[in-house]
Amino acid sequence: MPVKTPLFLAAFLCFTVNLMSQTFMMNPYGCKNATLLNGKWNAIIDQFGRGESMKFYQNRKPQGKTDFVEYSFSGGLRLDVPGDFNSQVPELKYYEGNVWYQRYFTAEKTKDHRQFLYFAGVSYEAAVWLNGKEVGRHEGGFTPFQMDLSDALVDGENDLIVMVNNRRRVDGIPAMNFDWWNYGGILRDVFYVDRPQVHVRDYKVQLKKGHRDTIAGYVQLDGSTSPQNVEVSIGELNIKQALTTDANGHVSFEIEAKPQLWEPAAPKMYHVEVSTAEDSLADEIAFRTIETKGNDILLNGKPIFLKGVNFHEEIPQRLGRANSDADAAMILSEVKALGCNFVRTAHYPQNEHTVRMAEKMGILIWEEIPLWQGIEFSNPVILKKAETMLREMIYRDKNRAGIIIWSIANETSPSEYRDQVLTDLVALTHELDDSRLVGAAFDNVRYDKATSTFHLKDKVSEAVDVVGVNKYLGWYFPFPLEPEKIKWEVATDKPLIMTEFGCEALYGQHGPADVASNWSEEYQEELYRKNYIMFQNIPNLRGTCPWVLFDFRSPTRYHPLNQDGWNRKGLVSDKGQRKKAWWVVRKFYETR
Ligand code: GCB
Repeated sequence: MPVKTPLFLAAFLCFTVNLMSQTFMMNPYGCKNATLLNGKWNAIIDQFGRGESMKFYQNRKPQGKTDFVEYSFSGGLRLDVPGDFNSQVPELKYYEGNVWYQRYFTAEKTKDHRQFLYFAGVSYEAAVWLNGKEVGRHEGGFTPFQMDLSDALVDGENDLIVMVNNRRRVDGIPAMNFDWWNYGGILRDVFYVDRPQVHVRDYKVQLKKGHRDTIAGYVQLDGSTSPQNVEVSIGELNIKQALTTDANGHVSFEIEAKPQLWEPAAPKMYHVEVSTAEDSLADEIAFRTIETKGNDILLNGKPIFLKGVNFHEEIPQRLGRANSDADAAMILSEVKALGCNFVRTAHYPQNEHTVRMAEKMGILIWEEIPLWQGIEFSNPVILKKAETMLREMIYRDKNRAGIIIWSIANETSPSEYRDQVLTDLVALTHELDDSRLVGAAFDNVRYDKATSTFHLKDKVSEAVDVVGVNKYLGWYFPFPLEPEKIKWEVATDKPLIMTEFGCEALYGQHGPADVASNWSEEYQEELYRKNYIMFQNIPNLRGTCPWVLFDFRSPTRYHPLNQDGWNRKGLVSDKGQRKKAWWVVRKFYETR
């Protein structure tokens, strides 16, 4: 029998997880002294995991006549950073294991400055050495981390080595099974950052909860031991707010202001600078309010229907992870073309390029940690890992007004352990950021034949602000009745978003609209029509997110003709062709 206390005691007693604390800098993209270390890196594939015992991190060269070394970073494989390794070398397509990356960079060890490495995302585990010294480790493929280099950096040429491991783990998040290609590697940008001893580590500049005329937040400095002067300026609003931190480098503020509110039709952004005498970070920030009232989601006080779509962080045409501004533009222009004002960045925090661009384009965002089916909730380590991922996600994106919902999980089965972990995560999310909504996606709505009604019994659904429902009617579950006769009484006291629905269809494949096994565009088109009819009977429906925008790669899709390693639920094919169902969705959104 699961019991509560030991779970949490054990969580505190767990020493095996190597997770870093929240001391990384926000927003390297807005920092003047951040140098991208992107480009070609040397690499060694270490399938049997010998590299650490052979001390690859020393990058040793033979000394004298009798010495030799049985590895070398130079003269071998070269990999693009950012980039997943699975798509860069054919032999690495299905690879799970260690890959070692190495490159040199030149640095100046400026007096009274501190130096860091900032990794925007490495999947799944990373260990980092500089000049042979270990500078840190991190677990979790979709959130940033930073390493302090102060003790290891030298003036001149520095030797940087990263060991990446993408092997699935039973105690991982995600764990052993998931329906997407979980590319491994240094997936996102890498920065070398040089900052003054006392510098801006963190800031929040958003509207005060429930207020449209008060900008509130805080500034947190790093390295300060005495009060410091700080300025928050927003030129366009004539704001130049002088502040003084406490001895720990922290100051909170509230500023009276009347910013133009951000909304999908007018995504107004303001240039914001947070500075000290020696340091500054710049950002583009928007202001809006988000709340629920009964069944409604209110954006700036007005009810909004979320016209959404899901997508993975993948460029199907390139068969790899999306990682650049250009990739974000490709995906998000297709989101816009569909008529959306909302996206669910499934199933993990996607790169900052995507989140920032969506916000600039006026797209609202549901952002989620990768707590997907099959998580080992009874293992106390899971709560710790999930908390860290949640903290890292919120830490990175708390200034993104486009993000309106933090999601804590997707399709997890109720149990005492799971209920406890998830309700803890809901509470932590509210504690970290009380200005947004907390959601989760549930796949356990049940049909009651006697009343023709769908219900949901789940403690976690009671704890969240917005309930997401994933229901594949017409695909994994046949429609139990004509769609217009099906009733829904799910989470009736709050907004419901249909976070997933859809079915597979191969672009260009045709057949009768009532035969699922033909994988035809017609079947998919009809399935969408039927779902939209049924949606009229969901009184608290406040948003829809078809699954999914593009066909995406998945190792668990085995049908040789219709799938061949692809999940074909895309409204758009892997080659960018729009399927018939695309037009049904587009029409539905035109009428909302
Ligand atoms: C789901 C999952 C999603 C899958 C999808 C499917 O419920 O949340 O990750 O890809 O179903 O296609 O089966």
